[in-house]
Amino acid sequence: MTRKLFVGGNFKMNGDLEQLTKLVHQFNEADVDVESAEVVIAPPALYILPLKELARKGISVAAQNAHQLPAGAYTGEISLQQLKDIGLNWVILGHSERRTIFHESDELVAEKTAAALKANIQVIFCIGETLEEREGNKTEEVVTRQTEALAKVIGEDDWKHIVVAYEPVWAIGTGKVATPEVAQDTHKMIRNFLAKRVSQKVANDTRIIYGGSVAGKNAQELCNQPDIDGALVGGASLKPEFVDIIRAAE
Ligand code: G2H
Repeated sequence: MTRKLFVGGNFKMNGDLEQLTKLVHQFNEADVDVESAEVVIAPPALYILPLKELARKGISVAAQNAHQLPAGAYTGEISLQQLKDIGLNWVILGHSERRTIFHESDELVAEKTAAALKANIQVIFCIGETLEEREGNKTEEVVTRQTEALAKVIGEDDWKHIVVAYEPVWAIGTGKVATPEVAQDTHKMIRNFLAKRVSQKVANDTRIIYGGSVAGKNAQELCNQPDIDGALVGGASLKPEFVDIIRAAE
């Protein structure tokens, strides 16, 4: 099976209604082939609904996080069931900012991911090592540990609803993008792990996308690598440049 390319735009906690509306209008008008690359944008939670109404067919909207429980006394949280209620089909989970700033453990991210699948929401499942871990030759240990936590709690069939986003923490928002070779090596390592731990089919079919300072100028080379199936884009997704990244992935 050929894997359909995937480009995600993670707006993080940026933008206001006017700016983001203008941006989505620009994406809508751009001449990109949404048949050859799946495009998903993730605005801050309170802009999900208006932007979902605005985004044209072929551009899906994701949440940037969700709580693992369906309802309850969790002030400030949003459940997966609530996301589904407004028609959302995607959520980003385990972003390194959630793991580090909000102390989300491998187990919690895995639990949230399993809960999302149960709620019929597909997941952009983020993993990646810090600079210290890379320099200590721990990249493989870290990405396999993060992926293993998920493999423990979901079945083989569930992987078709997961896109793995490999985001080395040292490349996030720093302008220090991983070279295509470094990114490819790690993507291959993750795919080999899926083959060994889950199945060859899951390894062949699961999309593994790269995130961390992706821009118009480096997207093509990254996406040309055999094990890189697209990109999760932060800063550059807030600019018309995002359209160039989608075109590079096509
Ligand atoms: C990594 C990425 C988006 P940026 O966090 O998930 O952000 O492209 O700004 O490094």
